[in-house]
Amino acid sequence: MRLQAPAVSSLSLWLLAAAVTAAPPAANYDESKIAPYTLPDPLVCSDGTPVRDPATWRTRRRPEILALLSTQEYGRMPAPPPGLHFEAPRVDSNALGGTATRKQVRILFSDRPGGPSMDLLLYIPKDRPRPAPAFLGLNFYGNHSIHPDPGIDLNTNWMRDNKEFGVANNRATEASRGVRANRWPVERILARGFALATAYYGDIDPDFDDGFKNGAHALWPAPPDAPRPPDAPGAITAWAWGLSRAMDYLQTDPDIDARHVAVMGHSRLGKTSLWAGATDERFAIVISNNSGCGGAALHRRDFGEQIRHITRAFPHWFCPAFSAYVDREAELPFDQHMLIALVAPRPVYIASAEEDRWADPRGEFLAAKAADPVYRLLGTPGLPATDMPPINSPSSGTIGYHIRDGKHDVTDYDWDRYMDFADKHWRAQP
Ligand code: GTR
Repeated sequence: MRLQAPAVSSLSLWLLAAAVTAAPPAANYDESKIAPYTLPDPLVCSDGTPVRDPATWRTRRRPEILALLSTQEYGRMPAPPPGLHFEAPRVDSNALGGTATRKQVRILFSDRPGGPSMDLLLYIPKDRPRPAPAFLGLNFYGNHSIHPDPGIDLNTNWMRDNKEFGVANNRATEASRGVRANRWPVERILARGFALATAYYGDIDPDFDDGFKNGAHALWPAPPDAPRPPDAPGAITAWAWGLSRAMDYLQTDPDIDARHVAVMGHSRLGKTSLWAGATDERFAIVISNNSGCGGAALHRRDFGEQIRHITRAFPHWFCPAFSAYVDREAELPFDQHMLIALVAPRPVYIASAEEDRWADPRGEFLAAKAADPVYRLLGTPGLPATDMPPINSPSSGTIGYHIRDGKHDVTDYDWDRYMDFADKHWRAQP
């Protein structure tokens, strides 16, 4: 017994040490512990040249920032695939009790049979003239999850298991229909005269680290027997690329006003909508819902999720070069206000939630505010609020911002603000 005791205790010490190593590094939630930081100036070029006019922004600084984010954070954006094509839409012009047209379109990313593809679901309101302005967003659990409408095809691709949502053995089941309807108020959107287009993000790239082989990554093979290039596209780039392919389709659909498409996303898909809006200027409005680290939140504020957490939990979301900035945020040649600024002068909306501290709501507001000088240089009102607005009190200029009460989620309150924002900008400039 006496001999066994030390062995047991060293084993438990080892287990403890292993648990400590495997535990996620701590997150800071104390404002007073955030070290002072200086943000890179979006209006000063890398060589120190100040940006004093829209032309210098457009021809020098904007491309420079786009290149920084492509090579250091998300990975470069692949070109549209040569084999891109669309199957004929399957249409029900009497959907949702006769209030909407439902279309389902398969977007094929290559000519190769069985190659990667994405299924786009559209609802178009019937009681307004067409073409209709639209919201476009990726969903987490398949198109069938956004509404109980039995006419929506059940997604058959890999999906993260979720008992509550009826996803078993990585496949959706009939029990998955409408499980995420709370985040997609389809009737509310249609009633305000907008169309809605959505696709499952896992169609574009299944959200697990498989060494970048599946989904659209199959179209961008890495050189054999070589490490992935530092700017190889991560999953966020792949999902954003998929949104652009959805836009390619929307431009061909006579029922959609492709000049008025707002791209919207939540959480990792909010990071994605910002990157899509930065890389594809066809998106007329860009909306980030609770996007946090790698989305709207400033990296330099050590509050909530940091690069050390996100690159560890989700190594496949970013490009390989990004990991070099773990605990070295001050060395980033950019911060996320510059991602937001890439949307300028198009309207951009950043939304936070009070209880979503992991996403650093204040860091999201401060990034939106730090993008304001670019918006103003380009002749727009930018973000009117000088300080973080109170809960449920949106500030709306060409940059919009709100923090609502409640948790990390998409609510009717959020959607109502996005529709107000779209109405305001699109009514002013039909
Ligand atoms: C979390 C991640 C966040 C956010 C979120 C989500 O686990 O840390 O950055 O992306 O997932 O997408 O639901």
